[in-house]
Amino acid sequence: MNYKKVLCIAGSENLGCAGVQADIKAVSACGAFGAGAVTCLVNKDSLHVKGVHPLPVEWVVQAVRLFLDDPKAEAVKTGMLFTRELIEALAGLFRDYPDIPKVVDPVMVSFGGDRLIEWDAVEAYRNVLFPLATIITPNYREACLLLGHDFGHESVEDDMAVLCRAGNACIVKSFRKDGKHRDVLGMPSAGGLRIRFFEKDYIDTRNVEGSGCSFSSSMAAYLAQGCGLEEAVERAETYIHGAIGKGAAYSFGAGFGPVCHF
Ligand code: PXL
Repeated sequence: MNYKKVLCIAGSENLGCAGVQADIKAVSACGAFGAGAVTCLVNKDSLHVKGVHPLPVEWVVQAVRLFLDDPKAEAVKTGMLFTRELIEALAGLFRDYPDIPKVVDPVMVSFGGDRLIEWDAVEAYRNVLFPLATIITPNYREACLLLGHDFGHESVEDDMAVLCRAGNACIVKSFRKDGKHRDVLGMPSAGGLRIRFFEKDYIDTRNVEGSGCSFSSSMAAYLAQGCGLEEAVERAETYIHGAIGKGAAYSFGAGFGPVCHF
C-alpha cells in the first residue's frame, strides 16, 4: 500500500492553530499523509504575531527536494513563505516537478492584522509562483493586495481574470457582498474562465485562525487522493465549513482560536 502524501511548505506557528501544524492536521483529517517543510518560525499569542524567524532559503529548499525526490509527494501545498528569495527559489525547484499538483496559499496577513510577508514578495508570487500553481487560494484581503484594489468592487469576473492570468485556477475566500458570504472559484477552461460561487452561511466565531491554511491543505489532500480540481475544491469547502462550525463551540485564549480539524 502507498500513502497519498502531501508536502506542506509553510511556517511553524506555536499555538497549533495555523501554519504547518494546522496543515498536517487538516491533511490527516482528510485522509492523506501530511509532511512539513518548515519555512519560518512564528511566535504569537491568540491576538498578535510577536516574531518571525525565517530559516535559511537553502535549508528549506533542501527539505523540499529531499521529500520530493525520495518518498515523493502526490500534492504540494505552500503556506507562509515570507520572503521574495524563498518564493523565487521554490519556483526554480518546482519547475523540476511539473506533474505534482500545487496548491499555493499566498499567506500575507494574520486574522489579527499582522503582516506575514515582506512586501517585495507579493510581486514574486504574481510573477514566478502563480504560473506554476494548480490553484491559488487568497482570502479577500490577500486578493485585494494582489490586485491593488478592492476585490469585486467593479467586476468579480475581471478581477478573477487577473488572478488567473498566469493559467492557474483561483479561489477567493470570504468575499462579502450584499449581505452574502461567498467563496469565488475561477477555473481557466477551453471556453474561457469559468466562475463558480460557493455561498455559505456565516458562522459567528473568532475561531478562524488557520482556516485558510486548513482549507488549502484539505484541498491538497483531496488532489493527492486523485480528485479532480473542482471536486477537491467542493470537498475542501465542505470540510472547512464543518471544521469552523465545530470549532465555534470551543474557547481558546483571548483572541482568534483554531478550527476543529477532526
Ligand atoms: O493563518 C495565517 C498563518 C499562516 N501561517 C503561519 C501563521 C499564520 C497566522 O498567524 O502564523 C505560520
